[in-house]
Amino acid sequence: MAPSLKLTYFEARGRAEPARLALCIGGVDFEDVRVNGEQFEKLKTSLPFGQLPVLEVDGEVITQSIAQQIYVGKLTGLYPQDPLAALRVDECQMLVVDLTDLIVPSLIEQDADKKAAMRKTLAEETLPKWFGMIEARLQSRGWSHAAGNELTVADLALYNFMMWIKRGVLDGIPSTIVDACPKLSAVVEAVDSHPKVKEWNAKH
Ligand SMILES: N[C@@H](CCC(=O)N[C@@H](CS)C(=O)NCC(=O)O)C(=O)O
Repeated sequence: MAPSLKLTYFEARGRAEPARLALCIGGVDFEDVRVNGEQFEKLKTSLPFGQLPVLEVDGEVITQSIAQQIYVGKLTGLYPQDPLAALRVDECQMLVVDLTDLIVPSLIEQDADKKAAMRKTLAEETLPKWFGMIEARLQSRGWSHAAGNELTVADLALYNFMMWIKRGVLDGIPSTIVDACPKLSAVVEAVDSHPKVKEWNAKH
C-alpha cells in the first residue's frame, strides 16, 4: 500500500521543492503543508531538530531534505537502483547543498553594506567559478541530465537551485550569470519544460 505522505515546509521552494517536484512528476499524492513564521515558531519545539522540512511517512517524522529527496525519488522512479548511478545522483544532490551553503550567509547578514559585498563576491567570483566547474563536468561526461541520461531527483535539486538564481530574486546576483553555461542551462531547461513541472509552477 502506498504510504501516506505529509511534507511540511515554509511557503517557499527552498529545501522542500525538489521532493515536491518529484512527487508531482511521479503522480504520488502527498499533503503539501506550508507554514508561516508564526506557525513555525509554534511548531519548532515539536520538530526533531527544530527545522524544516519534515516528511511524515505514515505519521513517522523524518528530517533532512536530501534523505527525503532520495526516499521520494525511490517512490517515484526518479532515483536509480544501480549503486553507481545512485552515487552520481547523490554527488549532485550534495553539490547543491554546498551551493546553497555558499548563499546562506548572505541571506542571514543584516548589515546592508556587508550583505552587498558578499553578493558582489558571489556574483562576480564564487558562483561563476562553481557554475563553470559544473559546466565542465557536464560537458566532459556528455550526459543529457544532471547525473546521467535520465531525469532523477538530482535534476530537480539542481534545477531548484539554478532557478533561484535565474529568477533574479537574490539582490546583487544577476540572473544572467547562468547563461555562460550552455550544458547547465540545458539541464535546467529540460526540467523547466517538463509538462508536470510547468503545471506545478503555474499553480505555485
Ligand atoms: N540539513 C537540513 C537543514 C534544514 C534547515 O536548515 N532548515 C531551515 C530552513 S531552510 C530551518 O528550518 N530554519 C529555521 C531554524 O533553524 O530555526 C535539511 O537539509 O533538511
